[in-house]
Amino acid sequence: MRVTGLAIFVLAGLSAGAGWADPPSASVRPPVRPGAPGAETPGPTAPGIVAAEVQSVQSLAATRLAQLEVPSSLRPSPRGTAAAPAAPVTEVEPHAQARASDAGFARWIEGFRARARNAGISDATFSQAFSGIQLNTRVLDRDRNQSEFTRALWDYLDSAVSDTRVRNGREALQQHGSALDGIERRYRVEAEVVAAIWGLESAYGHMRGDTNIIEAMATLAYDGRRRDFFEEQLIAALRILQAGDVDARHMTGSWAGAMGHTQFMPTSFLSFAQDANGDGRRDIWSDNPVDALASTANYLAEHGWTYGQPWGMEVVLPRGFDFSQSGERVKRPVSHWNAAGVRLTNGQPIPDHGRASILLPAGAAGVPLVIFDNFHVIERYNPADAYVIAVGHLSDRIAGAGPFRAGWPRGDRALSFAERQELQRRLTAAGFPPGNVDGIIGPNTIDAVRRYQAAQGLVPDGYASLAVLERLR
Ligand SMILES: [Ca+2]
Ligand SMILES: [Ca+2]
Repeated sequence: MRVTGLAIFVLAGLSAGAGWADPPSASVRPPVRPGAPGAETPGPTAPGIVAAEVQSVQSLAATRLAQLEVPSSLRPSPRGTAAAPAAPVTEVEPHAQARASDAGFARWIEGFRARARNAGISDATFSQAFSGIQLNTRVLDRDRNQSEFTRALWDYLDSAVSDTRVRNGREALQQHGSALDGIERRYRVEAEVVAAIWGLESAYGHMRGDTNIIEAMATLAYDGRRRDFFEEQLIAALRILQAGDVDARHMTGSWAGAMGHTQFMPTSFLSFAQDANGDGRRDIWSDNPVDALASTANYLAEHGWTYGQPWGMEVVLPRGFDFSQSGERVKRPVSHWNAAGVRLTNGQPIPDHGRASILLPAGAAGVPLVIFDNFHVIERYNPADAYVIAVGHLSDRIAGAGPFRAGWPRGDRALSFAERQELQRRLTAAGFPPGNVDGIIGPNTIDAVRRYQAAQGLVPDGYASLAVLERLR
């Protein structure tokens, strides 16, 4: 979980066929995201975790980067709502530039010290936390070089819910079974769901990130593109140090501020972290994952998790299904969908877990899902539909379920950021305004696509595909 307040996630875009940002080059690390381990080097590849998984986590992280800014999410948003193009990196002689920045950074730290004091941070805490801290140029590089390329949902799911990650999840569940059982009983959140988040956020603890959080948050706050957000995270990080949960040297995470096994931003930590083993510290960083897992369960519980309710289920739509009724904004009692002929893949009616929506993350040619309220609880961790589907599906796979039955339109490619903006501009020009031209395929854009498709006599599945863009051209 991350921080309250963040968010962008790349994933979000996916939901409608947009994609995730690819890892900027094969570079080592995921961009910001909260979810990902932000270390510069992939964490130790522990026995049992295959390199492929590590790699995929990195991609994942990268993926998450950017698409929506959802205020209530935990994660920080890497790029800011506007997904502004990265600032051009000035071509200045590197050493001279670094020296000038360092002087400015030192002055900024002194100014920030007064603001921290006003927020209740003692001089002792501050001095200890900032001892040895320097402007971290790798953090700035990551922040400025987030890719505009996107991955298709199915490519993302291939790595997020790979056989390796499923297998490692089952092993993790066995190894930490009694702790996870205790967490499930106490917080009323299924162990498989907690394990799935752990698997996506840090490859079950193998990629927690090794960037000094004070240094990363101070660097990003000083940089100024999202100063208020990162100053808030920095103050929260100082509060954590002052409370004694961890010392500055061990408070590490991703370059974007996500910490520990399940990648909490500092503000999320303050609101939701738990001391599950009773040693007096909420330690989400150490090798023992129990505090982090309990913190994640607590986060979901506090955001309204309903025990026993699925996140979603794959369904089969009847011939003649009214696609204008799809999308997460249309919530109906399960009885409505059953009466309309929607069925589970085994032919049974949908079980009654409350009001539900029919979600078509890749349009009529992809996997159709019925989603329940818990889907939206996972969105509080990361608002991207793709992330939510990955967590939900991974949890089902860990629990023993098989892969999705329906396929994906694998011949399609994801739209780039520029193409998503073009799609939004062209929808507006055609009389179907999607709201902001922000490159984020959210519910407004999906609705606009749906209305355009209906007017054109196409299947109104809301899928923001290249075919729709080409037709608009
Ligand atoms: Ca503890
Ligand atoms: Ca959504």
